[in-house]
Amino acid sequence: MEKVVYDLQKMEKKLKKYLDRNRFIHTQGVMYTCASLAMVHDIELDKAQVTGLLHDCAKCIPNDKKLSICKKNRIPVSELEAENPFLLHAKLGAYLAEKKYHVSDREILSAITCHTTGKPMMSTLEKIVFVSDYIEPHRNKAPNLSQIRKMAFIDLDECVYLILRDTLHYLNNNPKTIDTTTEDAFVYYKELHDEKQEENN
Ligand code: DGI
Ligand code: FE
Ligand code: FE
Repeated sequence: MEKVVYDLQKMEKKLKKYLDRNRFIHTQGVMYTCASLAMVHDIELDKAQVTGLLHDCAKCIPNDKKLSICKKNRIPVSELEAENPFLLHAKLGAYLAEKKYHVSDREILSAITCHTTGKPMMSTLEKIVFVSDYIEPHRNKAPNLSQIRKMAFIDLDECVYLILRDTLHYLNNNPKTIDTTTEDAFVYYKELHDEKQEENN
């Protein structure tokens, strides 16, 4: 396949118009964290950066508009997503990345789609974006961040496990809002974690 050349500066300039200041700063943090992780885990830097840059491109669309854009374009909305429309920013982000930012790379689009919930058996790019979103330098509220940040550069699967574990712990305050994909992802990465524990014993 011919190599696609991305104009990151142009994309960034356009994106800036659609995000509030804090979201834009977070996005830049995710983009550079994706680049750093791509260096360690052997992924093309520009692909990782484009994914990081666009992952939250639909985040600042009001919730009712998220729902109406999905409806208009026949993007399926689950019952849980209808009740928690913020979850839609991930798949809507992939949709806009394709339609408005002209990204056709399926690996990039699927990494944007699963950046909030994760999923079982993620590709390296999917894991990099999922992890970068959680550890980028401006994030400071989650527990265990220094351990999780370090793990991102050592073992991505273990890092995904730690993030899902802490996320589900937090979401358990409101268990009805948990997406089955988040749970499925946790079960999968916990299994990998448990296998490693056994090997070490
Ligand atoms: O968009 P960001 O804030 O940068 O990050 P994100 O897209 O990862 O969203 C983070 C939030 O998503 C965080 O508060 C945990 C939450 N989340 C992850 N999985 C689920 C979820 N929220 C609900 N309701 N259900 C889930 O399955
Ligand atoms: Fe997000
Ligand atoms: Fe984000």
